[in-house]
Amino acid sequence: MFLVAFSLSCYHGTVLSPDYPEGYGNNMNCVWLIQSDPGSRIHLAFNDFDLEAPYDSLTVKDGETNDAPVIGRFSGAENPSHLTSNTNTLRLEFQADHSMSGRGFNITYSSTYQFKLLFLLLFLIA
Ligand SMILES: [Ca+2]
Repeated sequence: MFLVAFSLSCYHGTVLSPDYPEGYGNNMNCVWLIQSDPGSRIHLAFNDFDLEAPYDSLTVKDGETNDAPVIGRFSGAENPSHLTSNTNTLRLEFQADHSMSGRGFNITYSSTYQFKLLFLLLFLIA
């Protein structure tokens, strides 16, 4: 019962590359910051992914700043597998070079409470 109440997604949304799916422009450098409540983590699901390999890429970092740890760097037309952050902030950096484009990407993000918080709560109830 309590498990259900505290494993609900509290935030979700979509990140699209510019002009998706018509193809993004050249010389792009975009950053998205996805932040959820403190103590929660963020889950990314890649619905569609097509970037010109190896010149255009999407880098996913676990944190807010430019020097946060990289947890994934993706290019090409293969859909990356799901990702989950270790912190409550994900930084997505998209870079495109001076020519050629793919469809771009369509990513769904969602956030759930950490298990650590869940266990603590169950302990308190017990
Ligand atoms: Ca390109």
